[in-house]
Amino acid sequence: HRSQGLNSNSLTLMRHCLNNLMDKPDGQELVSLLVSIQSVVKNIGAAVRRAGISRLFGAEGSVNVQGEEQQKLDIIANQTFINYLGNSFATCLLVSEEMDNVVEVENEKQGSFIVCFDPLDGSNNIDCLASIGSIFAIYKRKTPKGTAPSLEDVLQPGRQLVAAGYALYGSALMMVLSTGNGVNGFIMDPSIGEFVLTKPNITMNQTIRRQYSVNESYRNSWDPKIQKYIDTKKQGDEPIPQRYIGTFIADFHRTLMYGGIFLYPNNAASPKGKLRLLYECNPASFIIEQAGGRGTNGQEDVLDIQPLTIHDRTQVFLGSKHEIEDLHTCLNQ
Ligand code: P6P
Repeated sequence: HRSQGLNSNSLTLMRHCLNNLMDKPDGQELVSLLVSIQSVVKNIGAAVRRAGISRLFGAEGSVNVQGEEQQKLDIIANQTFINYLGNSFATCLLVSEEMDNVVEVENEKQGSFIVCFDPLDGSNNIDCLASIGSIFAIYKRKTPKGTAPSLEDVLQPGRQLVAAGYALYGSALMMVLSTGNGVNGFIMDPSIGEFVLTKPNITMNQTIRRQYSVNESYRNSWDPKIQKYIDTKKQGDEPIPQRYIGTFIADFHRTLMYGGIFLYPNNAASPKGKLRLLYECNPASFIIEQAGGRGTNGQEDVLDIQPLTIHDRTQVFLGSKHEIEDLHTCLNQ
């Protein structure tokens, strides 16, 4: 029996996780955490779909730790993450782009994992219906169970990540996930209310000179070597296409799917970079490395950066191996 082009044993996100994680230590707990995250995404997806109808648009008026005006959907998304993860019995500490401080899960509900997340990335694109998304990064606690979890559990380099992924609330509801064994894409099939595997084993198109993605309005305050690198994209009679949505995870996803490079260099407005290490650059770097690409801050791999605070920012370049090599050649001249 085939409905909606899918047969009755479609590989759902849940079955994919069970097949791949049950033989790992804490596999059962990680599956349970990923199922909770799936529920969070379904809820936020529903709220985003309703936004236009229920007029959830418009600024909430309050301001988050980044100094950005919070939209109502931001608040709903953050609360949904906190509520589901805090009651999953799989987490002990939570870091949210929307929260100044680390959230400690109540004692009797603590589990083995830490989740750093951006509940609704690209919120300034809500009112124009451009794609927005949620991003998450999962660490295993370092401190022993039964003791109080600490900042040491949160400020781990991205190299220690157990899993990372994101949701895109765009023309379809999509989840992309890696648990350290490749990257897989799942699309929500509304007829069964499940995320179904549609893009197994995503790997980056390694051809260089595909698209580049950067906000060129900051060009004048970039490092001259980066100005020069971007200028090479415009030379000759076949300039390289430039694409920029302004939602990090949507620009990242397009780069992952089509190849090329995404750049957010230091600039006068953000001298130490704008994008956040724990819940934007690390999960994206983990995923792109799993897909055969690379994530760097220009000097070192993003995953090797030792975080100092939970809202650290960094300059970031994410692309195919060859594109990043091309960039490094320019930066080392
Ligand atoms: P700019 C959205 O507000 C965000 O945090 C990222 O999602 C996005 O990549 C970036 O800011 C866009 O910043 O300076 O290009 O507007």
